[in-house]
Parts: sequence; C-alpha cells; structure tokens
Amino acid sequence: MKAAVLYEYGQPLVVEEVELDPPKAGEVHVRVAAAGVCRSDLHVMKGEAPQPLPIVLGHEASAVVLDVGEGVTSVKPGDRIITPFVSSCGRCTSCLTGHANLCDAHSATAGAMFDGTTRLHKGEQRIHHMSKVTCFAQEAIVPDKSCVILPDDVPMPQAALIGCCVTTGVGAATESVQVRPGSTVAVIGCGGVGVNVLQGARLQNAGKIIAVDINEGALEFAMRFGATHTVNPTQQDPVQRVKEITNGLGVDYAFEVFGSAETVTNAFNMVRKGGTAVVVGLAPADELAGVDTVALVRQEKTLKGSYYGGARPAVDMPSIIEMYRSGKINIDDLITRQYKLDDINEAYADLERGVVGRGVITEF
Ligand code: COD
Ligand code: ZN
Repeated sequence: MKAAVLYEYGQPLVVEEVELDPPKAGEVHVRVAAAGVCRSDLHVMKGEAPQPLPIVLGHEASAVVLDVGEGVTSVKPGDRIITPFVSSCGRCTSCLTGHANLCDAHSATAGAMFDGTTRLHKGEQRIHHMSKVTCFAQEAIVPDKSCVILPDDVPMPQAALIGCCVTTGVGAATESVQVRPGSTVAVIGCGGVGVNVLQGARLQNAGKIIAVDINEGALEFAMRFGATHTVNPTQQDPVQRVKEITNGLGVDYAFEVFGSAETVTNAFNMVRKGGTAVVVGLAPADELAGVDTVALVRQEKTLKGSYYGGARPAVDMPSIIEMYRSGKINIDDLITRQYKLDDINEAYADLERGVVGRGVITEF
C-alpha cells in the first residue's frame, strides 16, 4: 500500500509503496478515509518533536474498518470510525483516574503498537507509527480500544478533524479548564487548533474572546469561530493590547496554541490576577519559556498544560459529534482545502505559508 514516509528531519516526505502486516490481537486494520494536515506532524518533520525514524506520520483521521485481529469485538468490518491519536489501554493509572488522554501504556510505546512492535516495513526496514494512527497512508493498523464509531451522517473529513484539532481545541476551553460564562479569553495562534479553542470559549459563553495571530487572514477567519476582538503582534504589543481591551486587567484565560517560548511567556503575562494561562502548543524541545515568578505568586496566576483537550475520547468524541450535528460546533467551514496523498508535501507547504483553515487529505 501507499504511504508518506519521513526518513530524515528537514527532508520532504517520500510517498511510496510499503508493506503493512495483518492486525494482531486487539488491533484493527482500516482503510484511511480522511487525514487532517496538522502542525504537530510538521513539528516532527522539522525535528522539533522527535520521534523514531523512519515513520509514517498523520494523527488526525477517520477510517473504515477492513478486518479485525483476534479477540476484537468493539468494531467490525464496514464500521466508520475515528482513530484518536492517544489510544487508551484502559488499565494504567492515567486511564483508571479518568485521564485517557495521558495513557501511560500509549506514551511508553511511542512509534509502535501497544506490544512495542510495528506493523509497517519496507522489506527488512522497520517503519514506525505516528501516535498509533499513521494516517498519511492508504491503510493502517490501529488499537481496537480507542476506535470511536461514527454515526452515518457525519462526513469523513469532518470526522477526521474531531480526531485532533476539534477535540484538542474545544476541550482546552471546556475540559482542561472550564471557561466561566462572561469571562475574558485570549487565544494566541488561531490555526486549526486555535479556532477550536475560540469555539470552545464561545460554547462556554465567554464574554470577550480575543484572537491573537501574526497572520491577518487567520484573524479574519477567527471572527467566524467566536472571536470578538483581534490582535496582530506584528503591529502592536500583544500583552499591552490585550490589557487595553480588558480595561487594564488582562484576561481570565489565555491559551497558547502555537508552540514557542515567546508565545508561552506572552500568554502568562496577559492573564489577570488569579487568571490562568493554558499551554496547548509544544515549543521546540530545547526552548525554555520565561515566567515571572513574582507575578506567579503575588498575582496568584496559574500556568497549566493541556494535552488533547483533556479528552477521554470514548466519552468526549460522541458528545462533540452531537454538538457538530446540532450546529453548536462548526467543522464544515474549517475545511478550506482537500488534497491527494501524493501532494502531501504541498499540503504542508500551504500550512507553513499560512493558508487559513484546515487542509484534509481525502484521496489516497
Ligand atoms: N503569535 C501568534 N500567532 C502565531 C505566532 C505568534 N508569534 N506564530 C505563528 N502563529 C500562528 C500562525 O499564524 C497560525 O495561524 C497559528 O499560529 C498556528 O496554526 P496552525 O494551523 O499552523 O497549527 P495547528 O493549529 O495545526 O497546531 C497548533 C499546535 C499548537 C497544536 C501544534 O503546533 C503543536 O504544538 N502541537 C504539539 C502539541 C500536541 O501534540 N498536540 C496534540 C496534537 S495536535
Ligand atoms: Zn494535531
């Protein structure tokens, strides 16, 4: 089958034929239907978020079940599913304490399936799996436990986005912190994930929702997903401007949704006394962010991380699906372009160029 393989950091993906072994016990063989073009894969391509190489990337997916391994009863051939990018084993301390997004067994087996082995290879060369999803390919093997079955009326590209950007973004504002009605919110970085933080803040009935982005197009786009104000850091100091918009106080919640030390520091500095800065983006592994420790204490600020929107996919994805179906979450307008797998490097060039909205690979 065809897959896009990353052999070396900083090099284009190679779209080529690779071999996929059959599913083992507890695994499912799927045909990928749609795969989102998320910045997290770009972080890996650049070597900013290292993974074992070579690897097939892609972690935002919807798929159709082709066949199942031994003992699998949760899905059957023909089921349409979302394949979450954190698979929960259901047995570790994180899973058992309601933090399926932090599953210990999943993180202990990065780049591989739960048993530590891979199903992908090219001849003798072993190829790793991104997040146990590997959707930049025609087919994939995924763990059975994490599959979320889709209702018939949810289109596959929209379903794929629920696999990452919608759940990560909405969940940051509804699960990781529960934004209070009427409160003030800033979102730094309004791309695929950031606009979903805006939507999450709107769902929570926040008051002022301030979009902060260096791309004017992204700011315009943000207004359609709940932003009430916009700030462009290339034109004005974002911390000062956010304070002006909030009567000199700063915001109750600032979300960092890009991934850099500077934007983490800005998020911390723009929250008011007693406020919370929520970091969603992963800064490059060697970058440390400065935090004013005096303000941390004297102003009782909170600095909090948010991974996968604090989601328990089995519970939270069905509820996001319902909010999509009832029109409370807009996914249709998020999808601005569709690509063939063959054109995946072009899709990532568009992301880097700042083309707004989400790209989705829909032809394999
Ligand atoms: N200030 C404000 N905005 C900025 C700045 C800046 N200095 N620099 C860039 N931006 C904007 C861009 O213009 C763009 O609009 C936006 O930030 C980023 O959007 P996208 O669409 O390129 O990126 P996303 O939304 O796909 O991904 C953002 C993440 C933060 C999720 C990603 O980069 C990341 O850090 N992922 C790692 C965390 C993780 O693993 N999450 C789970 C899987 S996504
Ligand atoms: Zn993602």
